[in-house]
Amino acid sequence: MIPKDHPRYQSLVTREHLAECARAGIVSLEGLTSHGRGEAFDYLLGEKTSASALRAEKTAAALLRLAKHPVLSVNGNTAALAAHEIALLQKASGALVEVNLFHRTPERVQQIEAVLRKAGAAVFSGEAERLLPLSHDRAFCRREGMYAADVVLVPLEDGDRCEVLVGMGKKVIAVDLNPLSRTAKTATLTIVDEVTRALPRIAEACTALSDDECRSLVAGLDNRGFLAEAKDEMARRLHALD
Ligand code: PTJ
Repeated sequence: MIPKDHPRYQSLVTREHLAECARAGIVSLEGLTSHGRGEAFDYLLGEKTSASALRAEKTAAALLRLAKHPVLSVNGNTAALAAHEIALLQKASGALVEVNLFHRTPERVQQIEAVLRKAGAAVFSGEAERLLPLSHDRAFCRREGMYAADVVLVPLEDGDRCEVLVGMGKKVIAVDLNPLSRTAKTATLTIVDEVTRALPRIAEACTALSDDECRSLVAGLDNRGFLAEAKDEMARRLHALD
């Protein structure tokens, strides 16, 4: 039994929780491999928020604050890890919360919506239609929800949806510990940080920033710069570790 004050205790508890959520059907089996990939990148970041990620988080708050119709997209991993943090961010930003899944079944959608509601989120639910130009089930969303959104937060996902949302003229905020992923590279803004660290910081900035600060952060948004800083941070730590 690993002691509670051991540095790796929390990550073992999180792993156990995700495995339990996978057994219950909330997290897909693929979601477990996703988590492992995230853990490896987080190790390279020293499992802490970098100065660059903090700036990206403030910029994400600015995008959400200036949005007319922001949506927080939630998949199985995000619900299992950060349902409470999603509810907090919804309160701070006024965004809609909508479930969007790759491995979509009506049962999983209901289960994930229930997890979010239990954590205090108001879930935008109801009939989803195949509205996004994608050949898989991430195409399903609601006409008045994600389809109409001008800013969409997309945590823990790699694939073609981000590209499609950007192609539709939306601003996409990704939360992804892998700065090399397709989503990280195609998003309007990528936060290279662990989701449970990132979301509360975005929520905090949503209430703290002035309108002028929001406009200035968005005007200076440079996603390539954020990704380069994340890669530099990982490379620097990799060289320093033995
Ligand atoms: O719940 P579903 O059915 O929608 O399935 C979700 C999957 C697993 C298909 C979806 O999340 C996915 O496509 O996963 P990927 O391709 O592995 O991409 C997820 C990205 O998130 C990877 O680059 C991981 O490094 C990163 N990641 C994993 N855990 C975290 C994370 N980033 C931030 N915080 C984490 N805790």
